[in-house]
Amino acid sequence: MTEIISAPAVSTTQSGAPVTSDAHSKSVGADGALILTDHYLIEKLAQFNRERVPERVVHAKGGGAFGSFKTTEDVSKYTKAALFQPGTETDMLIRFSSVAGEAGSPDTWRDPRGFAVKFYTTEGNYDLVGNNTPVFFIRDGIKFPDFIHSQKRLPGTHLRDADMQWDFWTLSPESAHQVTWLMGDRGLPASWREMQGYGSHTYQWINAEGERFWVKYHFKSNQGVKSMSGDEAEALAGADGDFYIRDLQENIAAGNFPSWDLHVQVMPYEDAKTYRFNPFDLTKVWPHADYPLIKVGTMELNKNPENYFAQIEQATFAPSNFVPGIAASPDKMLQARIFSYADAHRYRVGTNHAQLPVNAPQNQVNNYSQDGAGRYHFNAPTVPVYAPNSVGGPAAVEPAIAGGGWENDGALTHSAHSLHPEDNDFGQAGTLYREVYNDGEKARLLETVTGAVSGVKNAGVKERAIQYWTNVDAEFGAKLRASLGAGQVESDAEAANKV
Ligand code: HDE
Repeated sequence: MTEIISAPAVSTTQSGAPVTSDAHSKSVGADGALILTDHYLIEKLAQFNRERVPERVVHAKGGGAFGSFKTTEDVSKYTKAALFQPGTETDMLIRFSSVAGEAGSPDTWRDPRGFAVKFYTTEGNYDLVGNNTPVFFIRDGIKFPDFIHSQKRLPGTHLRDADMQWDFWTLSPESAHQVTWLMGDRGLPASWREMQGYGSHTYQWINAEGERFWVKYHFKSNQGVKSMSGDEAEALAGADGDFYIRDLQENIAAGNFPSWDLHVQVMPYEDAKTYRFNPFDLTKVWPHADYPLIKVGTMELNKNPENYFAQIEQATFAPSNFVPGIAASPDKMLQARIFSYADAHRYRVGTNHAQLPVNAPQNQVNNYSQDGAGRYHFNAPTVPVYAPNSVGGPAAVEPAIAGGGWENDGALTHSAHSLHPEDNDFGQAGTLYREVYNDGEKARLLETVTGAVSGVKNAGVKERAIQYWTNVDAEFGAKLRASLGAGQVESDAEAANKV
């Protein structure tokens, strides 16, 4: 409830000068012409026109909160990162989001959910920008714009289109694992509080001795993992498009602080060279039997943003924000993201987005970057504007022990990763369906996929979709064909002749 204030502050212009009225423009006589010197009227209308910044091209709809992460275990043998040393507590920000919907779209449309974490560590900000699923639709970033185009709106009708969606997915079989997650219960979490979070990619950890390890991050919800039914999601999409934002805000306001235990899977550096499938392939998970979960600590969300636009809309998360002890991996998707996010932030929020309070690190920034729109912090005039210099400007310090990196060789090429014995596109999707989903989840998956594929008009694409699911699991494919009432197997050519 907004508090009634007896003696409000005096209204001012953006420059702090008191204003005469917030209700009447200045005119010649009460009913006369408005005049140009009514600069406050002009300021208010001009400022209003500029209130929106471009929404995120993906993950536009979201919400978030502040909290803290505490490292409760000792994982120092794997990483020297300050935030992951035993007992360290680090302030953090999280932003949850959906992927394909615009900023005004309903929270509960079926979608993966963004799980973007910014740790304000003593060594600079560490951003872990993941999702609520451990894999992704593609394994090479060059396909990302095409993938997103196929999930969003047709240029002519401005409508989303099942034919486009399934045409892309069935021609990109590497998508099968993530689509099996998406069309399953995880595609409709009961709330952001009741879902897992994943770093998804394989990252590298480096310990104080310079030893390297490959890791995957898992945030296990202490609220459990719950989903909502398709009917519930549809009803909420109409009745309360901001259901997830509201749920998070109200629970934190009520002191019901959600938390997640962070675990990592750790693969010894050398194992990656002989592992049975490409461990850097973002469409694959590492079986826990091979690399069990190791607990690191606990993240608790305990503070709602005071201003959504300033702290959530303008929050900028970047996979390029590493800290010592944590580095990239040969995962091509991660490498493409290392360029893309900071580029998106410079475009969407501005050159100096990292100087905004929500994005600024807690430690001192020392470098030679200067000026640019919205510049707020700046070096003292005694600091030189160039390096190298002999007058005491900031100087990079080569770490005593080289951190990160890996060996790479081979001619430059445009090709998929080198195929390992178990590299395939449908294996882990089939395992997820057969060994992880229970009977209820299997039944709901069939209902959801039937609903989605029945929207496909092109017979060739529909047939390819049935084949796609048959490759995931033959029994499921047969059930899908039956539930669609689709005819016998047709080639693309036969079916295409019908359109
Ligand atoms: Fe993103 N992604 N992404 N993405 N992504 C963005 O950054 C991109 C991918 C994810 O709450 C954008 O600020 C590329 C995987 C989240 O602010 C953009 C590729 C994963 C968020 C972008 C991917 C994600 C984004 C849009 C393929 C999970 C929201 C605006 C290489 C591991 C973060 C922006 C927030 C946002 C690029 C694929 C998760 C366009 C090029 C894989 C959670 O830069």
